[in-house]
Parts: sequence; C-alpha cells; structure tokens
Amino acid sequence: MSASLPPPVESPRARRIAHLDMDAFYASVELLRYPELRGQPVVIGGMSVHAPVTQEDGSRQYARLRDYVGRGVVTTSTYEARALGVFSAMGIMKAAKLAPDAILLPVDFDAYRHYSRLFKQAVADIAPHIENRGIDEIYIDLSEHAEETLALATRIKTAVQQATGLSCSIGIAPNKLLAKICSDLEKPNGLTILTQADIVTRIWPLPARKINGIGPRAAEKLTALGLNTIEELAAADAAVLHEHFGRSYADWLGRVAQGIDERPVVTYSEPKSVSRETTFESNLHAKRDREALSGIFTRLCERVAGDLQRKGFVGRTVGIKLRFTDFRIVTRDLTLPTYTDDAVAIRQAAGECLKRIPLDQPFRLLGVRIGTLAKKGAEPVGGPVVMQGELFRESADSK
Ligand code: DCP
Ligand code: MG
Repeated sequence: MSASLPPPVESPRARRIAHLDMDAFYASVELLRYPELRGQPVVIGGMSVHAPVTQEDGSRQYARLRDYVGRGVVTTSTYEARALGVFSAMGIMKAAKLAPDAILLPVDFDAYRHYSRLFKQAVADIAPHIENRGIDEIYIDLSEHAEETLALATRIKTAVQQATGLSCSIGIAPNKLLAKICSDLEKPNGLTILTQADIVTRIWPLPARKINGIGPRAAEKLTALGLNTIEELAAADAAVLHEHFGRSYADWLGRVAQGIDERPVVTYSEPKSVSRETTFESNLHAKRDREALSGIFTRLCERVAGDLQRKGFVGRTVGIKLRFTDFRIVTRDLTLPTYTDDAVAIRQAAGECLKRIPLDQPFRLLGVRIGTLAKKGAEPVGGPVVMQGELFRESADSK
C-alpha cells in the first residue's frame, strides 16, 4: 500500500495559509465567568433551568449530569469531560452514564457570538486576509506577510488570548486543506507548522476521515475498501475510486490525499442587507392584536438598527415581510432620502410599508429588513431627496 510516490515538492510561489480554531470554544467562554470550574469536567448543552444558582453565602450551585432528564445533546465539553468519553452531539443522558458528576451548563449563544467577534477582530488587526468559517474558526492568508511564520503565528495567538482570555490552536500549511488538518494536530493551545515535505510523515499516517470533506459515510466506504489512512488513499487505484465514488469525488479524493488544494482564502463579503423576523406562537390579527403587534414591530426595528450599528453600516431601503396563515407572503419596501441606522427612523418607514398592506387576514410572521447598505461614514452622497415610491413584490411561499 505504500508504493505511491511522495507528493510533489513545494512550488516556488508557495502560499502560507493558517487555520485557527478556538479550543473547546463554548465551554471555554463559560469558564471565563465560572473560573472555579477550571480543571473539571463541564458539559455545555442544558437549558436555562440548568443555570447555576447563587447561594446565600455567595457560592454557586451547579447542575450535574446525573440529575439530567431529557433528550438534549452535548453541544461541547471541556477536555476533562472528553477524557471521560463525553463529546459533542452525544445525548446528555448517555453522557451522564460516563460522567455523572460532570457539571451541566446552559448554552448562551449571545456570549459565544460576542467572543467570536472579539477573537476575529484581534486577528484582523494583525492579519486582515481572513475567511470566516463559523463561530470559532477562520482561515488566514499570511502569504503577503514578511514576518517569519512562527513569530507571526505566536503574535496572533497572543493577541487572541489578550482580547478574549481564551486559547486557540493554529495550523499553518501551504493550503487550506492541510492547514485545517494541522490546527487539530496539537490541540489545545497548539501551533503546528507544516510544509509540503512533511506530508508523508505527518499527514499520511492519519485516518482518511481527518480530511475535511470526507464525511462519516465516505469514510465508511473507504474502510470497506481497505483504505483507512490518507497514505492508503493516496496509493489507491484511481479506477476503484471512480467505480465507488463517481468521477468528480474520486478525482478530488486523489488530489487531497496528495495534499493538493488550490482554493483561495475568500475574505468576508460585505452584507447586502440586514433583516430580522419573528414567527408568532399564535396568529396575530392587525386590529385585534394591535398593541402586541406594535411592540413586536418596534422590537424588530430596534434589533435591525442594533445589527446595523454593530456592523458599522447604514441603509436606505426599508422593507417588511408578512406571512399570512395561508402561507402567502407579502413584502413592501421604500427608500429613504438619507442613509440611517436609527431604530425610530426604521420603525417609521416600516410603519409606512405596513400601511400599504391590506390587513384583513391573520398572519404568522413579521419581518423587517434594510438594504442599500453603505459603511457608516462612507455613504454615497447625492441621490434623490424626496422619498421614493415603494417597490412592490408579492409571492407565495410554501415554507
Ligand atoms: N458545536 C455544536 N455542535 C457540534 C459541534 C460543535 O454546536 N456538533 C459548537 C460548540 C463548539 C463550537 O461549535 O464549542 C466549535 O466547534 P469545535 O468543533 O471547534 O469544538 P470545540 O471548539 O468545542 O472544541 P475543539 O477544541 O476540539 O475545537
Ligand atoms: Mg474549536
């Protein structure tokens, strides 16, 4: 099985791509506010009833896995819990059998989003060529930086630590495929640098499923074919792979096994619009539920304005969306004379839109959106001074 040739040597214009992934992200954020739990098995995945209760003497009482009843799953766990066999996506009741004394905490997405923004900003201040891959991971293209790789990566890790109090793991390699594998090799708090020449020793011995894009089903099929490691995949007969996986996936398998990946780091694309919507628990009627509706409507506008302000954008086209109980969707929008990120101005414009929809039927969903965005402070000047007529769209949606 090791008859295949080693991968091609590094090209003269080799790239330097980093993959950064936060360590036990949600759990580590929770430990920032409950530092006394450091070093203990902790599982994130509960509901608000599992929030710690502060006692009269100021100490906190935590929920334990052994008391859990329900069908929830583990969102993530500390490394101490993982050592007991508790991992993401496992049922909490099953986890409780393995680690009955482990502490259970509820998920708090707002907190994780906050720390996500902080760590990404800290990296962007040093190396702005970033591709967002989700709440706790990014790719960074370091090719244009003159600084030596180890020093640069160390500086990024320190900046993340200082901005958040959290540790991350970074893998640096000639492409995204290898960088992603690499960031996982020395977790937690890892820093792994890999060149094309290291593929044979560091990548080939790994199981094929370590390649991002080889999911559990493909991995199972590969195992059935006797192909367990990336090295075995690299040496596999192309015709056999074609037969079992189809031409395009088989060709991709052949390339990734050799560590080949040309995908660029795609930097963040600016948002085209910002929107918030809400589905009601029961049908609302414009006249009968006027007051409740008005409150919901105002809050949506405030959230849209908050999103704009956080992102540093202003917008001009305000629109609303309604879904009636028969699933008919109606939208209206209008363009303001000037750009805004103000909740009151958005609410007023959205109110104008609402007046133009016949509200004789109950509805289930209300959405507010703002488009024609510009970076605050860099708005295009000029344009029509008077309020423009609305754009009208109506569609049926079977969602
Ligand atoms: N997550 C989730 N559901 C999963 C896996 C993860 O909601 N099945 C969430 C919780 C994690 C976060 O996404 O904290 C990041 O996922 P990772 O796979 O990076 O896991 P961790 O950051 O928790 O741990 P690691 O140190 O292995 O990266
Ligand atoms: Mg992570």
